[in-house]
Amino acid sequence: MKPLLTAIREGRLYLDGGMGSMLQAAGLPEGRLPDVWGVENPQAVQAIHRAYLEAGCRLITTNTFGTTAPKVEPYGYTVAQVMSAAVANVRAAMDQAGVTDAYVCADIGPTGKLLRPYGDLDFEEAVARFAAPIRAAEEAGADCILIETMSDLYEMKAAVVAAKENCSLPILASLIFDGSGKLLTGGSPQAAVALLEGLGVDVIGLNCGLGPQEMAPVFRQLWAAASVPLLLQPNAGLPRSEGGKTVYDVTPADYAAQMAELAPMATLLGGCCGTTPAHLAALIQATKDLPLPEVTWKDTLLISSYCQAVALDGRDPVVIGERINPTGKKKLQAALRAGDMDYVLNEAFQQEEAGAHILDVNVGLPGLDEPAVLTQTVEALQAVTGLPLQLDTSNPEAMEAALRRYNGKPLINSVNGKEESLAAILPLVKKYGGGLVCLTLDDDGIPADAEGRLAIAEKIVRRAEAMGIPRRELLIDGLTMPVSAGGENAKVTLETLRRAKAELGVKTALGVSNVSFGLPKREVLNQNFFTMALQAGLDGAIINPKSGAMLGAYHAYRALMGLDEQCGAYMAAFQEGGPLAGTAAPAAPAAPAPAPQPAAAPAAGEEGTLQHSVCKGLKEAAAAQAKALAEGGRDILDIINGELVPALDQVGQGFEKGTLFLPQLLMSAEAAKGAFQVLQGYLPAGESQGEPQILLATVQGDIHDIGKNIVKVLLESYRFRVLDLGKDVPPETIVAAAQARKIPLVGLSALMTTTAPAMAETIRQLRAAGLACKVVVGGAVITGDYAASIGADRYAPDAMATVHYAQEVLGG
Ligand code: B1M
Repeated sequence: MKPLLTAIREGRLYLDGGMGSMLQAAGLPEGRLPDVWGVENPQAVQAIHRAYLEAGCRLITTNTFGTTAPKVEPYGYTVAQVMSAAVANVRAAMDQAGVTDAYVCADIGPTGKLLRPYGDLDFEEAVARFAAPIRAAEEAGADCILIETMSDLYEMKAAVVAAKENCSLPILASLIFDGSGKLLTGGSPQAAVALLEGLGVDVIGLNCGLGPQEMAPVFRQLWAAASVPLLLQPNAGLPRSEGGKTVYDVTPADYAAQMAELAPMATLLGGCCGTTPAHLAALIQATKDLPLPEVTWKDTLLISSYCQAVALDGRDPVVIGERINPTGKKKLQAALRAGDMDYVLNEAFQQEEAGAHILDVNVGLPGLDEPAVLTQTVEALQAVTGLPLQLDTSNPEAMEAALRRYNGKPLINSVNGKEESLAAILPLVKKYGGGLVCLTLDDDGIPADAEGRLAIAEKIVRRAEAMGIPRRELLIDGLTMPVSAGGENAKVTLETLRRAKAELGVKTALGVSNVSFGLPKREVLNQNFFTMALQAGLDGAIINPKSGAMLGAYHAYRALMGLDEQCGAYMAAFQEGGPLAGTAAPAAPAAPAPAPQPAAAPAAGEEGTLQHSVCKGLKEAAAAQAKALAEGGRDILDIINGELVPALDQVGQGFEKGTLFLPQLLMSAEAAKGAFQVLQGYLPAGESQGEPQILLATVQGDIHDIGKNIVKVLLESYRFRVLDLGKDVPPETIVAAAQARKIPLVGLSALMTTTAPAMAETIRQLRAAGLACKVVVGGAVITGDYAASIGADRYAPDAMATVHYAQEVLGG
């Protein structure tokens, strides 16, 4: 049989379809992990595989979607036992069907947890969880690893890294996007392609969540960006609930017709939830004679963060912000030494607002533990900005530590022509992916002429390609030397740039401002040299984006070269509120200098305020600002209602509009919680003696508890005794506690339209149990009318209203 990758190159292949619903139909007991059923009831699982083989599928997925230690060990099995039984089941089905040319895909599904900083699963722990089933799959004789249904690129990276480190099988990586074309954690299709091609996976794809028609727009975006074959496994339409069961409406014939439209882009076709052997048979019939997709190589270098990609296409330059670099910056040096991340994060925000596309991160300072500090800084930056980063260190250990943890595909700054550097850095690029800045220097130093620098560039390109790192991933840096040290310096750099592009077909990068070192009015030289470098073909401009002169030159270049449609970006930069507003005004007669004004206190929402810090997810700053406001004598409730709530509302609106994603929501929630913890210390202490009077809970299915916690603290500060059952609390638990503790007042919180019915159900059960308690409800989606309609005694729009009602009911 052909190796799988050869088969993928030569023809269209068919994966199988839905498994879960078929297992249920075959008698999988409710609540039992499907994976262990493969050990306990192999015939049933084999029958499903056989049905797909008979339909014509030749890539059969093992029944191991949830096979990780925390999920299978409680059933008394090891990961290896479940995986080897699953692989054996596919092989047995092949024997039964008399099929010899099928491949076994070891299925790896998500852990069900979010990774830090958004959740509590550490990246290395995730890698370890995936490593065990992957090792077992290769040992059991699987033909490839199929990582599927991943809704977060960071978890996908952990799984791919685990696969690369623990087996030598081909890797197929498939993601689940939502209808808005984004992953749960905000990732775009281009960001997915950047990360996955950087990591070197063999096939990229989409599965689950949507039907073929809804998936089509995302799939087209993948096709436009990817240089590897694509896989497509949609559901049989969008799921719908009918009589308590999930059903899918797309029939086999419709499924086949809809998939045929996408088949010109998909080398591997199959199905996911709701699809059956009948769907697959129809699909195969409808598409088997269609021409194979022609996968084209894309020369664009994609760099990415967890959510977005930045494209270096060799034509349109991008700005790499250089400000997070301690060289010559005393404040940043002090901040790094003190571990003051907020200073670094603010530097990032300012550059982002000024218009940087990528941020350089350099933390090299004598005496600092660079691997630890670089990693920590990268993680902190990625928690609050969606801009991709350029990891800038000459310490390979620090580079590897940061690259491993980086959530996306970064720029790597840098490798050079020295053997030592090539040997240390190229393997890291191969393993983790990244656009690589290549410095044209070697053991003999920096060649004086362009010829010498090009020779080094060529050597690096050859060495990278020999390791399987494509040329498109390389940016040649012709090295900027000060013109004050040699009249030819700028010319040599520009010639190196021009020739590297023309002769080697690579992209280029340059730290621009070194050119003016030692001379007055540096910005004049920098700006002009920058324009000349752009003209010579500079792709990645490492500059200070906060400099109006530099950013002005950048926008002017793009407008003048026809890269800025209708000069939109140019105009936006200079208009009111744009990063360059007020700069580069035409020369006017000098006006008398205005008298210095005392610095105005920042308005709400501006940088430096509690609202701003919560919006940006700056935990430490938010806590410090909350303390300052409380110490300054502002009323604590006023701080909560006037700062925390509006900030979270703003973030919520961004989330709803799709401009912010779950990670930012989480970081803002953490910052708000931290600030609230501080504020709590300024409220009178609670009463701990005696039976609880008020039971509080966020209803079932809802994990929002910031508001409920505020209500709790305020009630306690008014000396009410509160029993807090937490969040996501089932009605039965609330009723049982209210009954057992004879609670006179129950307070329920719900923040989502989808969980408001759980509030209604809780009240229904409280009443049905004959409890005499009063019920107060609140939360963003609850209104007075809704509260009345579900039988609540009172709607409380905020925490203080809850206190007033408690006083009415309980006295005090
Ligand atoms: Co999410 N979330 N969230 N979220 N989140 C909302 C609620 C949302 C409106 C955002 C949006 O789209 N605009 C939206 C719900 C849409 C809807 O149903 N209409 C939403 C969504 C969709 C989601 C997820 C599904 C996102 C996803 O995963 N794709 C997910 C849900 C998970 C789940 O619950 N199953 C999710 C997750 C999260 C985070 C974990 C990231 C985080 C919560 C962290 C935490 O609470 N520990 C979060 C956050 C922070 C929000 C927003 C931005 C802020 C909520 C908040 O804390 N507000 C929110 C948007 C918004 O509300 N503007 C949003 C501040 C808080 C002080 O106000 O809770 O209203 P609030 O409490 C007030 C009053 O309402 C009242 O007093 C409080 C103080 O004045 N009150 C009571 C509250 N409870 C009371 C009970 C009472 C009396 C008064 O009696 C006892």
